[in-house]
Amino acid sequence: MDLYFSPMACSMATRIAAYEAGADIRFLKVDTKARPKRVEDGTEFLTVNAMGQVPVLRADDGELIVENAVILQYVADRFPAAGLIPAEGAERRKVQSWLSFVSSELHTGAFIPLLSKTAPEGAKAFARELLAERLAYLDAHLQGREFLQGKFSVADAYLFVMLTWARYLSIDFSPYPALSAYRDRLQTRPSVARAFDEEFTLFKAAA
Ligand SMILES: N[C@@H](CCC(=O)N[C@@H](CS)C(=O)NCC(=O)O)C(=O)O
Repeated sequence: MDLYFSPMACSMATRIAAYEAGADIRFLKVDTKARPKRVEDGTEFLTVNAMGQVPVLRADDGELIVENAVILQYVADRFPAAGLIPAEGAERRKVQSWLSFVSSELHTGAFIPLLSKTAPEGAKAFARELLAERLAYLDAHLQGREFLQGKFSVADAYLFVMLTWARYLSIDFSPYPALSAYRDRLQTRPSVARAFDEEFTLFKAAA
């Protein structure tokens, strides 16, 4: 498998899942700020994903898979022994709901405008309000729970990346003690710590 990624981007969730699973995976860094966008091997990235976004996962049979929520489920299903998503039924749907929540309510709905260099201040203010509501919702859910749903899943990997972005944006976590403790716990998980350290090093080098 090949993962097209950018350091500290949402693609880090798949790196975490791959480390959890012990997957044999190659990482291809994409410069999404370059014009045209380039993969480190020189490939023009738009030929890999016409949307120009990471992550993209190339499966061993050559299939190109896009969208975090789908890639994460693919990795989880490809390595069932890692237990990164329940195989079927209501428990699987709960993890799928969390993947969808993280993708739409946090990633696209709140963080894209907050991280954008071109979004107007009104859009950012609105996104900050939405984010506060959603972090409060997560905080309430995580009270008395170690993970989003039972055991560590690909949804936790994806949520962790959003929480690193919240830290980068200096979002005050004091109103969210359960979420804050969850973030600290995940940070010490070996797969997460390894992925974070590797990507943060690459991120700093590029800055
Ligand atoms: N809906 C997509 C969003 C992916 C996305 O937002 N990727 C960002 C990095 S976190 C990206 O590649 N941005 C570069 C760009 O849009 O030019 C998914 O879930 O995979």
